[in-house]
Amino acid sequence: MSSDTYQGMRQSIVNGAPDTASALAQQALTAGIAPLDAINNGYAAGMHDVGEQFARGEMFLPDMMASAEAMKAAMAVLEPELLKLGTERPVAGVVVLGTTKGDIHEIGKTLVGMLLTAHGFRVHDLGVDVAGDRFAAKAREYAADIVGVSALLTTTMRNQRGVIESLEKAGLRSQVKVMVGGAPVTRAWAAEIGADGYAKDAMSAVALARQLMQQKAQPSVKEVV
Ligand code: HCB
Repeated sequence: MSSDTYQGMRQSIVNGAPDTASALAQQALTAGIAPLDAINNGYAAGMHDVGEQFARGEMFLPDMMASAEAMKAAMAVLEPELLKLGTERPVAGVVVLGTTKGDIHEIGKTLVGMLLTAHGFRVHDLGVDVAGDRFAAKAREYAADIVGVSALLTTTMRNQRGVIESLEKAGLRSQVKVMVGGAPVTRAWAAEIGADGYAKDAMSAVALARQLMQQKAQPSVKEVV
């Protein structure tokens, strides 16, 4: 696929154009492009541009919302292809996933869920604005191996610590690994709050989840934070 097409995908997000975003995603699939390449080289790059423009005051909330709609339109086309892989594998682990309380950013979390599913994990996506106690209750209900907590705001990052505290309070912390992510989250933050790992993007989240499953099977394997 030519770099013009990736550029077109990127621009469809910046322009907040769902029809173009979804048409280009369809074209990419027809041309045999891996869905993850389209996401990484096209759409997610567009989201990055949107964030930069918003920070510089060149874009406003309604623009950012339109961009999110365009991203969701592209993901809706790419998702079935991404998920196909997952159905052909044994369950790699059970993951409870959500965006933390006070935070409604869902795209990155959803992408992490899609890639984990594509790689054989059984994912229970709790959605956005999820309180710590709900993470803990669902981790118990689904016998989760891993809880994945997303936060996109510096103000909601601290609620990731709250999720860990809720798991402790529920007596689940020793059975459940916690991985955190989101644009403002860092490895240092993950270590500070006592998470088991940090992933910078969806593919790294898959690698991390696999490592965490190994750690669960062999507790002597060293920490990955
Ligand atoms: Co929003 N927003 N936003 N926003 N938003 C950000 C996050 C800013 C960085 C933009 C900026 O200022 N540059 C900023 C946060 C600043 C800060 O706190 N440091 C910001 C702000 C300020 C706000 C509001 C406060 C704006 C306002 O109201 N004045 C408001 C808050 C609402 C709330 O949550 N309470 C707000 C609202 C919105 C929407 C609703 C318009 C929209 C979200 C729509 C939706 O999700 N349905 C939105 C969007 C789209 C963004 C940006 C532009 C893109 C986010 C995104 O989807 N990225 C974002 C700018 C940015 O992040 N650069 C901006 C694409 C995905 C693929 O990346 O980082 O989310 P990701 O996820 C990655 C990665 O982090 C990792 O893997 C994912 C996939 O690769 N990962 C995990 C994520 N979670 C993980 C969990 C794991 O366990 C492991 C890995």
